[in-house]
Amino acid sequence: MLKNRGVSVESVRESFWLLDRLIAARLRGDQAAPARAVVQAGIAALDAVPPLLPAFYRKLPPSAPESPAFTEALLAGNRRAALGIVNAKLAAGMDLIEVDVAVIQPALYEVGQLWQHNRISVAQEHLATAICQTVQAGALLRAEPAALGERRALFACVQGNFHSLGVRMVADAFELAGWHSAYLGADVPTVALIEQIVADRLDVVGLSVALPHHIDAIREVIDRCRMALGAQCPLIMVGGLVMNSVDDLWRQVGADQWRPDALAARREAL
Ligand code: B12
Repeated sequence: MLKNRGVSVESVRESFWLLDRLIAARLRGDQAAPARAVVQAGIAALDAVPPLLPAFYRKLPPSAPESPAFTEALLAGNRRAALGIVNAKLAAGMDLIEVDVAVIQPALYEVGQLWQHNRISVAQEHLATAICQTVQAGALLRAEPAALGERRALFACVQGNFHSLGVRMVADAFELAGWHSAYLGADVPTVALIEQIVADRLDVVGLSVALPHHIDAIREVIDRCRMALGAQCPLIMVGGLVMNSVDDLWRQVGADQWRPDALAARREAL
């Protein structure tokens, strides 16, 4: 990825070499040895960079045959074509959450791969995201939700996580299943999120994390909610890219439940 962005392998090698020197100078021998082994393995790996980088996901639900055409529409910035594909699927009897997971999600994962390989620009990736948000909102407004019941859920990206489309699909699934479903969006400040969870009388809290550095924030939210609410704490469900990549991470952050995608999460709502 760095190479594609004009950062040379030599520059990365030099950074690793400096890191190795720093570790050797600053850490005790028994602490330095395992750390240096990691850095040196990194230096050795630089000589064998694979032509294609691995994808950052392991669990992708089955895609609909229309997903590649939807990706094309996103990359061309053709919102009308993207809407047309989604509308056709809805008209053919697929429900919104199935379309979200089988058409929109694989297309966005492909956009991520293309961005990672520097085959599309940052602006194209933003345009693709914006089109998906419009499509999602439009389809939700036209969908027919089940009768509104008593159950309440709140969904949010923890502080620092800007990846909001996935958790929005989960929030929409609960909404359509007849829940009061609050979707707070991206990067919700920890203190504000905890206050809201404590104030609302909720049955389910859904928290989303995409990258490894969001883990501290999700752990903090869960710990503080449990402390504040004790036995009254709602069921805490988690998800997102990093949760899908590391086995058992959901348990380690103290959640009650992990679901890999919006369709799996919806089963809890029905
Ligand atoms: C769009 C996008 C962005 C947008 C997000 C805009 C928005 N409003 O959401 C922006 C431009 C902000 C962005 C920024 C960054 N991004 Co980005 N982004 C993406 C992209 C292309 C799509 C994300 C997406 O919407 N996916 C589709 C949704 C539907 O999938 P999902 O999130 O996995 O959600 C499903 C499940 O995970 C689950 N789920 C999700 N949340 C929850 C919650 C609960 C409770 C449950 C039950 C389930 C659940 O259900 C969802 C629906 O089925 C991904 C590629 C990818 N593979 O996802 C990269 C990606 C995630 N980003 C990446 C990176 C590196 C970044 C940046 C660091 C880039 C940078 N240098 O600035 C920043 C970090 C921002 C931050 N602090 O969070 C990398 C992460 C690599 C890694 N190490 O894991 C990816 C994978 C790109 C890649 N290389 O392929 N990004």
